[in-house]
Amino acid sequence: MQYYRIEVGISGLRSVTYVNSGAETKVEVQGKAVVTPFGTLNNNNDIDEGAVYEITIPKSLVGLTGATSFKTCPALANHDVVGVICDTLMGVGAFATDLWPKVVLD
Ligand SMILES: [Ca+2]
Repeated sequence: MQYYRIEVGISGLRSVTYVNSGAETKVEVQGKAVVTPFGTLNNNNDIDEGAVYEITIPKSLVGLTGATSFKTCPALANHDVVGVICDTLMGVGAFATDLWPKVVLD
C-alpha cells in the first residue's frame, strides 16, 4: 500500500510523508494549512467544539499531477503523537481504502 501522510497541527502544516509498504520517506513540506479552532486552547473556561483544517499543497507534491480525484482518510491522533491513530472520522478504517471518501479535483 502506498499513500501520503499529511500531518497538520493546530499551528499549521507539520509534515508530509510518503509511505510505501511501511517504509517512510519525508517529503519537503510545501503549501500550508490554515486552522480555525472553535474554542480557546488550554482554557477550560469555554467549551472547545472542534476546528476547521484547510490544507493547500501542490498536486505534484503528493503524486497527483494530472489526477482528477483522490481518496482521503482523515484521522485524529494524540497531541503528543505517541502511539497509533486513536480515532478515525466517519467510521472508516485506516486501511480499508474502498470506504475512504473520494475528493474530486477541478
Ligand atoms: Ca477551551
